[in-house]
Amino acid sequence: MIRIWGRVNSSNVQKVLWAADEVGAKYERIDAGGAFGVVKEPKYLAMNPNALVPTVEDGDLVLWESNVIVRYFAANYGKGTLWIEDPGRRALAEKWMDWGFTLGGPNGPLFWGYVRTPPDKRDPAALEAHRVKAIEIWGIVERQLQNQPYINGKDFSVGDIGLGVFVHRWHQFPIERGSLPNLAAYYERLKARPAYARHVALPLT
Ligand SMILES: N[C@@H](CCC(=O)N[C@@H](CS)C(=O)NCC(=O)O)C(=O)O
Repeated sequence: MIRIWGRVNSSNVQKVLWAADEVGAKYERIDAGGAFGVVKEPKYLAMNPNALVPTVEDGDLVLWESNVIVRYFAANYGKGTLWIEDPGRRALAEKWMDWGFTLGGPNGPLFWGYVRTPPDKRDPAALEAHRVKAIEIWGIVERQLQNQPYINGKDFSVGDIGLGVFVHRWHQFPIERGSLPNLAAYYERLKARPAYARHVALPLT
């Protein structure tokens, strides 16, 4: 049985839970991080010296770094679903997953600003700068989705898992999002996936 450590409102934990469900891997999840603490306990630090979530145990194997865990789930449990045999084609999908952290650049501060900061403590100028930067970066996704349903082509891939967590958050912020119709349609497509609906498309906390 796989054990996934991490609170469900963490984007990096959500990626791992989403990937596990996409490949049909069975797991138990243990709350850790944020208000749950746990991550600074010696037993946890022995698994993950970063004191961050997620951490995954699969038998004797202990992993951290969400994208590495998604890759591992794809490789070990995702034959016929997330795993792509051809190394070049696989790298193209993984490229988009890792690029998700570029999206995280402006989306992280927007999330903290609008979700975890009371209105009177927000920095409107900084939030506006992040909004403008985010729209610029989302433009790359918008163009990539011009003629294809998923970020790496016609098939759902780990690339979509890297981006999908930010797609949901972006559509919840109380901001002007500009005109990104391909992105909006992509969000609807992702929401139709049960694992995304279960782990990602949730109220922001
Ligand atoms: N690069 C790491 C980042 C992990 C990370 O920053 N996790 C955050 C939550 S998204 C965390 O553990 N924050 C502290 C906490 O929850 O206690 C990954 O992708 O797994």
